[in-house]
Amino acid sequence: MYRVLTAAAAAAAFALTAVPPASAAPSVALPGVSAPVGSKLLGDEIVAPDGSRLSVGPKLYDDCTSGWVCLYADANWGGRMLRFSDYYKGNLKDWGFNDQMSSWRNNGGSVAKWFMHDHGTWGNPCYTIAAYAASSFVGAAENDTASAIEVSNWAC
Ligand SMILES: [Ca+2]
Repeated sequence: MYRVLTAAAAAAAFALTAVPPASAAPSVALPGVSAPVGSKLLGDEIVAPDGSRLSVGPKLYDDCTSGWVCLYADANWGGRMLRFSDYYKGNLKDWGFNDQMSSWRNNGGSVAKWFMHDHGTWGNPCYTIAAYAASSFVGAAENDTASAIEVSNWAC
């Protein structure tokens, strides 16, 4: 019994020294990628503690599965995809996604909205993301201007 406990303790000590705790790293250690504190790499996505997630590589329209509000870096639902579910209100720069969104898809029942060049005032131009709707391109004047998003079931 004593030997088993000793081996387990040794394994735990090794794990702690080999993998730093999440609180020690403010962002995920991937080149050019920012993420909220405590985010972890899960498959091909970076997942924040609140469940929102950013893909590492490009995604497609169908990758925005039921229940998610998805923002895409490229038009026609391409490029990296940042997705949220349930209630969320935050700045896209927390994800390194400021001024990147070109298209979006809402595959859930909650209305969302995004804000142009807005980093926390929630007073700049607002655009509604209707439930179960999609936009292949936000428009020339709006392209790469989204700075914040709120998923709260309230339109602009
Ligand atoms: Ca873009």
